Amino acid sequence: MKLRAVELRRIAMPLVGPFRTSFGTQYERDILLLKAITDEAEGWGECVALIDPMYSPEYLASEIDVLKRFFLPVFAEGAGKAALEQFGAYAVADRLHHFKGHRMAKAALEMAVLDAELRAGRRSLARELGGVHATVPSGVSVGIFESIPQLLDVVGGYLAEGYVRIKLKIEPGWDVEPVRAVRETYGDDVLLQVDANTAYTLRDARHLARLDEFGLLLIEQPMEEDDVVGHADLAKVVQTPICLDESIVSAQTAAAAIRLGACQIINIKPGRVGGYLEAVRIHDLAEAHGLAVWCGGMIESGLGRAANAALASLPGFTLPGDISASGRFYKVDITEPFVLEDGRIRVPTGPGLGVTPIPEVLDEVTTSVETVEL
Ligand code: NPG
Repeated sequence: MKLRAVELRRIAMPLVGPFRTSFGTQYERDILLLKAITDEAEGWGECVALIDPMYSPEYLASEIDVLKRFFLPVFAEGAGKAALEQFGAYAVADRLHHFKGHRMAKAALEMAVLDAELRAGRRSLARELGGVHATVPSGVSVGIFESIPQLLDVVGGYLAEGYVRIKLKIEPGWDVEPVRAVRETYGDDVLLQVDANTAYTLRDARHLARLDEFGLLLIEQPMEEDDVVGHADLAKVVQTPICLDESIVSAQTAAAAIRLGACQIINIKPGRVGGYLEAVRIHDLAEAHGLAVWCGGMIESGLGRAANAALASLPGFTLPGDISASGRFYKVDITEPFVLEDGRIRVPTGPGLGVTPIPEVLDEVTTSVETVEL
């Protein structure tokens, strides 16, 4: 396959409601989409970087810059171009390995090339990655609210829609009481977990142990991403299983965290770890160590949502992921929307991602487009 050009398109999609986490409030999702234009087919990639470096050091403008300045030129000529022609998507991470970081940009480019390849070969992403389930259970991530009654209302709505697992965002001052309220209102059978997005330190260990009485599935990324050893120490104080998100940026960091006993569960986000192919490696590693994994979400459009559903259909994804219906975040999605069916999301079966942007909707949300010829 010959990669002829890559289109970089920015879109801005309003959220159905504000989404507050411990690092800020989002009202709109600004997304970079890549379209790989090859001699055989076109493929789509979605970059999950946020507009500001609050979740990770990456931010949208930095990803556009690094793609144009460093990554795309690798595949314009010489050994990089030849490797891509011979090995397709598998060449992307390998050829970009010497560039530090910017995994979300690497992941988006790999996803676009992989999608093009699979569309050309008429194979689905789920088959390519090793998926075995036609549908995946759908969890929903619930932001921080002004008051507990508001939170209970929203959670009740999601449960009525059929979501099979609730994840509450927490931060100091919004943790034990909201969790208690949800448990008392909706009962012990609700699969419930919390996500701190790095908002605590080891000094909060005793406080976090107060969550143990609520039978949570896990507590996600309580402390800073670099504090892997701290998470191992925390695991000795709290009984709730610890799940890492931000700390795990590669199979190598996953191996270290597992060895140290810093987590019992891993949230796999393909963008954070440099792509779907690395995500599969982390899945395999975790499975071999007997750790559960689940697929995280970054408020993706239908494109990223399709790819996440494909990944989550692998056998080691034994916990429900943050793969909610499109309508959880967007009134209108750029692809045909993902909908909940009995608390589950259908894994696309068509070639590649199995979904394609609807041209008129895509145009409406597009804020800029540029094409880099290779
Ligand atoms: O369902 O897509 C979703 C959102 C899940 O809460 C979610 N994601 O920290 O995991 C997270 C959080 C997030 C969203 C982080 C967007 C960064 C950006």
